[in-house]
Amino acid sequence: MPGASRHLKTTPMNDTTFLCSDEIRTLFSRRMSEMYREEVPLYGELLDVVADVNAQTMREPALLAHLRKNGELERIGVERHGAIRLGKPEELATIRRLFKVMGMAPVGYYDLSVAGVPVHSTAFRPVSDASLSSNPFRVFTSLLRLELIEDLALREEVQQILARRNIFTPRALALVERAETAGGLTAAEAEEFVAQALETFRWHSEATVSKATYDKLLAAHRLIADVACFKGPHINHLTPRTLDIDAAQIEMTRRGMSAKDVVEGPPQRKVPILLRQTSFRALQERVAFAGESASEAGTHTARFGEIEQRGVALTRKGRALYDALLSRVRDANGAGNAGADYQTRLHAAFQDFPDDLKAMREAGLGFFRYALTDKGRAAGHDELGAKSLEALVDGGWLSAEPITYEDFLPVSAAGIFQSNLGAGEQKSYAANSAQAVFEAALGATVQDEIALYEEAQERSLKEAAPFLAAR
Ligand code: OOG
Ligand code: NI
Repeated sequence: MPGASRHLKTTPMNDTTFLCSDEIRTLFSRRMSEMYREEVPLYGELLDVVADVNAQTMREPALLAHLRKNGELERIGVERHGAIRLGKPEELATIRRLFKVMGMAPVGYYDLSVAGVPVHSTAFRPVSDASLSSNPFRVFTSLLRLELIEDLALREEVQQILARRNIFTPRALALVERAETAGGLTAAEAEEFVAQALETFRWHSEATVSKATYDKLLAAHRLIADVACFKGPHINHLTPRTLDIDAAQIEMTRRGMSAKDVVEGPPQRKVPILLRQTSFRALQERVAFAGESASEAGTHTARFGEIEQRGVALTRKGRALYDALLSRVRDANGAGNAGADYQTRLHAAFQDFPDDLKAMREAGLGFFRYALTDKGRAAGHDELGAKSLEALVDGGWLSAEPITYEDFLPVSAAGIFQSNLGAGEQKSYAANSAQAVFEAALGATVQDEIALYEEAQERSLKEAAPFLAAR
């Protein structure tokens, strides 16, 4: 493989050559994609649509230049996120160690109980600029909140069912330990690790419980049945990134796929912000229940397709404005995102969010990566030192590229959960964010996603224009 040596790191201590964690992540995401394609053929079709639309969209020279400059051109074709739902705190702690081997760390805390889904979540993803641009593979990871199940007997039963399972293969656990103690994995170990890790995310068509138990949990909450009745946390979707979600949606309809009617997130704009997503109804999959004959096999719906478009990462101020505008639309007459006029109302409310990069930058709504231009490099520090950041950008000495949002949105995530849990699944739980409880289970704190964008912006400024920081 040409250039492969770039990805190997050597530890002088024992002269072992380890595969870089970015490479392990890329291998894992490729294998996961191959597995999901086999399990869910619709996913393969989605990839085709997205590839077509992206090729078309990249004909736009400005977009192409931005992607190239931002180091996103190479990653776009392989960019995916997946989602899993865990049942026990120990599972979350171990999954953190497993993802760490692939250079993924927990970022962000999402409380979905507000939306009637008894889970809280984080996203495991790479954090450094270099790792993101090499492969930004992320996994939205949720943990079931048993304490939100009011029926104590049921809670106890779910706990017992979950206590009996072990979602990791012994070899996967041994290789995680090996990576931790040795400081990495060799190429051969990494291959084996990826194959073993995949076992955790694979679809298992045999339930661990009887049909009667499954039905009981399903009635309590469809999500509880999905988490508790199976051998492991099957990957429930794998989402490619499209550069134009509206075009992709049209193309899907043309091909006869049925997307859900609402695109979650901000409205269509000239400058895309945060994240827009749309998903496809879950498949009905055959399940064999414990102790029952094949003729009594039932079905389970959990896995679906999704596509997303990513835009500019917003500052705390920008995010507050986004949240306020979104709830203005959703809370109006308690309409939520229902109604044929939702997109129109959304669009109207977002008139209050500037739709142009310069205005967003000057109002402090978005994050940008700054770099000296040729003109900037040619100029002396004396010439530049006296100018403001705005003047430097306006005069063409500094370029400002918007930073891409790498995370998720709780309201959108809740919408995705709900549309795939089946009709009528609307329970309500008192809003109770429990980040400390989540972090105790995780065995680590989650990183604040907005702080990461702040740091990326600061780093770029320090490098491009150190004289600005000195003032
Ligand atoms: C996760 C739903 C959240 C997203 O893209 O916001 C999500 C799930 O259904 O398990 O994947
Ligand atoms: Ni998703």
